[in-house]
Order: sequence, then C-alpha cells, then structure tokens
Amino acid sequence: MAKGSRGRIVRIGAAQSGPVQKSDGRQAVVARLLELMKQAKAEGCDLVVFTELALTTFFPRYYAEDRADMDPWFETAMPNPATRPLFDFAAGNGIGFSLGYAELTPEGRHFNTQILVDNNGRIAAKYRKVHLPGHADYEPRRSFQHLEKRYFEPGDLGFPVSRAFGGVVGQCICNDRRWPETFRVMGLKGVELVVLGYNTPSTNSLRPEETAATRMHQNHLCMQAGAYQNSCWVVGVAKAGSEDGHHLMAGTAIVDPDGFIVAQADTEDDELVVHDCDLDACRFLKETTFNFVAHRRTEHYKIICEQTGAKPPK
Ligand code: CDV
Repeated sequence: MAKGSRGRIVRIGAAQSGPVQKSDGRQAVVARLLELMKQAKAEGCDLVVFTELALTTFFPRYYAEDRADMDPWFETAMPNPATRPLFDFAAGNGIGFSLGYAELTPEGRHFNTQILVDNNGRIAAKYRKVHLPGHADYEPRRSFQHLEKRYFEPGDLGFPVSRAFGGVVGQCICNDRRWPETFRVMGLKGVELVVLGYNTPSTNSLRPEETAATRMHQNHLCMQAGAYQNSCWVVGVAKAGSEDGHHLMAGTAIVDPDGFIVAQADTEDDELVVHDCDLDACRFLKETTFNFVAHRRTEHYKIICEQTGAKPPK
C-alpha cells in the first residue's frame, strides 16, 4: 500500500548491520548507522530499526575473569558524544529509531538495552533484555562462549509498550523472540508493532551438526508466530556476517500480522529493508481469531507464571 493512501502506515527501515570488529571504534560504527539513517530518510521512512548491541562487536563471546574488564563495551549515558549524531539526525529530519546497546547505569548495573527514539530525537521508551541466553562461567566444552549471563542482569522493566509512531509499539531483544510469553505479554497490552534486534551465531556451539538453514528457519518461525498469534507487525534486525571469525546470521525481516515475511535482507552487510507497515492491518485478527476477551481461558494458564521447568507426569 502506498504511504498516505489509507490506513495507519508507518514506513519502516529495518537497518541490518554487517559485522562490527573488536577494533572498530564507536565513531566508525555510528558513521555506518548514520549512513543507513540517511538512506532511510531519503526513502521516506518514519522509523529506523537498528540491531542488538549495535555499537560494538558481540562481546559476550569473550571471557573476562574480572567482569569489570568488559565495562569499556558499555555506554554510561545515552545519548553520549559518540551516539549524539544519531539523535541530532532524528530531531533534524523528523525520523525515529530504535537502538540496542550495552547499558551501564550510574548504580553500576549492566543491562542489554534497546531504546525507542521518537522523531524529535527524544527517548520515548526503554527496554532491558529479559531472556538472557548462554551461561555465566567459562565453558570449555563450547566451541565459542556466550556469556550474556555473566555480563548482564535480566531486564527489570518488563515488556513495556508505548504509544508512538501513530500506534502501540513494543520492544524485545534477540533471544526474547524465541519465547511466546514475550509477544503475548505485549499482545495483552495491545501491541501493533514489535521492534527487535538480534546477534545470532549461525552455528550452535553445543550442536555442530545443526545447520545454518535450521537456525534461520527457527529465527523466522518464532517471529512469524509472534506476529500472527498477537496480530502485530514484527521487525527483526540482525547484526550479520563474520565478527572475529565468528559468523552471525543475517535474515533481517519484516513480518506482517498474518505471519508472512513481507520484506527481507538479501545480504550479510549493512542493508536497509523498507516496508510500509499498515497498523490497521492488525485489527482483523485482534477482533476475530485472537480476540483475547472472547477466547482466552486464563483459568488454565496459571502454571505459566508459577513454574519454570517442565514436570512430566510420573
Ligand atoms: N544474542 C542472543 O540472544 N542470541 C541468541 C543465541 C545465543 C541463540 C538467540 O536467541 O539468537
């Protein structure tokens, strides 16, 4: 549908990042993100979605005995001098963005964070990753480490949604997309658009025979299911390619409320994927198949909040 013709159209630029190497400074990375924002502006986008930990390499693959040694990967303020150009561009050009980064708070807490910045360059919403994958200690059995549980605390903000860009917008980050609870909590808040970034290795460090194709299938499957089951748009944005010899999958995708991928990245590099997302397209399934008031049976769902592990019958 052409922008402006009918419906509540948000033109979204899903801004995939190519690899970011250990030695790449914030300024160089932000210059790449800014290029994508300029391209998005030229293509008439309202909102640019960047990836998880967009400003750095995916540092949880590296082990540090003293976790404080990892603090240089974290941002102590947002905006800060390095990221200020993104905010200035947003304010000067009336375009919003979401951005993932490692957050170190004044109290010394560490989070894997994503912010939503409005088209005035103001932070409209903040999300801190709830589902942290991986492990907290060095594990020699793995072919590479995934130490998110060592370097981050689980997010403490829940899954907030906010009114922005003419609709109801929610955020999650990477591993969150694999959990139906993530989308359903936001679905119960009327979410119409979920934006998320991901850094997903193309191989499984514990199951080398798992193919990249299987992992890409699972990446898309969970976003498509989350979109359909909650009748919302989902925009999933990768950091892709080889970082220090470790390959991250691409597959940046925009998924419609029927669960179809309507636009997808072709490369493993910096690439903007643009689509007009009609938020009114969320209405039909929200009012019929997924009319929560009419069909949900909460009396049978309590176990979801009371139990983590599965307990099969004896
Ligand atoms: N950054 C991530 O959260 N990555 C996980 C990997 C470890 C499986 C993901 O769910 O994609």
